[in-house]
Amino acid sequence: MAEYDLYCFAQSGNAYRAALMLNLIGADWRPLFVDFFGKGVQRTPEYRENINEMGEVPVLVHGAKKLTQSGVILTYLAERSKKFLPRGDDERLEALRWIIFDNQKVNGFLGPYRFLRNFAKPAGHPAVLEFLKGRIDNNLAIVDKRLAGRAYILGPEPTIADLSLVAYLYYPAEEFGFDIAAERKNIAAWLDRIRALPGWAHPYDLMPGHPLPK
Ligand SMILES: N[C@@H](CCC(=O)N[C@@H](CS)C(=O)NCC(=O)O)C(=O)O
Repeated sequence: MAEYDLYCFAQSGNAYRAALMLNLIGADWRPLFVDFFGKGVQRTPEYRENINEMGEVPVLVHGAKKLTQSGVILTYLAERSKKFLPRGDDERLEALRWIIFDNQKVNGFLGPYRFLRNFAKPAGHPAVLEFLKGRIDNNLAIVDKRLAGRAYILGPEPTIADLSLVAYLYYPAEEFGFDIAAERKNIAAWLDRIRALPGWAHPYDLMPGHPLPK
């Protein structure tokens, strides 16, 4: 038995936020594989009844507590561990602001784009991909600008805002068809800084299910 169980799968950047946080704080945790692509477990009535009524991954189980939404999970783990915790009321709200922006507009577009391009059968319609790509470019530019002259999103120290925003950003460029860091030097340097934190691991090494069966 581990202290924390995390329902997740390797291709999920949404789950990666929680898995990375658990690893970086040195938590005793284990991944519980959700067969998202094969059996579509997240869509079953059992999953919605017993695990997450929203039909989503990730889900964190800690004793009698079951938490969903990566932003909630990050907040819970930061408050318990006192690591990656925004300091004071202003920083707490600032972190929340970036986590919501990320969930809706950065990784909130990047995740579906990668899914439609890479995993969906049939693949997404070109017009949909083009719309999403436009939003992604705009929003990654906002993050890149924010990181100009800052080591991390809130300032000199990494917080849960950073761990939310990296969700899909370490997956291979081939999966997107463009290189996220190549033309955004502030994002590239920030990703390197996070990669250097003790306990960092790539999503494909941290969560089960990669590679997908043919
Ligand atoms: N805002 C949520 C997003 C979770 C999410 O969309 N997870 C995907 C897997 S990467 C999922 O379970 N999708 C199922 C669905 O939307 O039906 C979070 O950050 O936890």
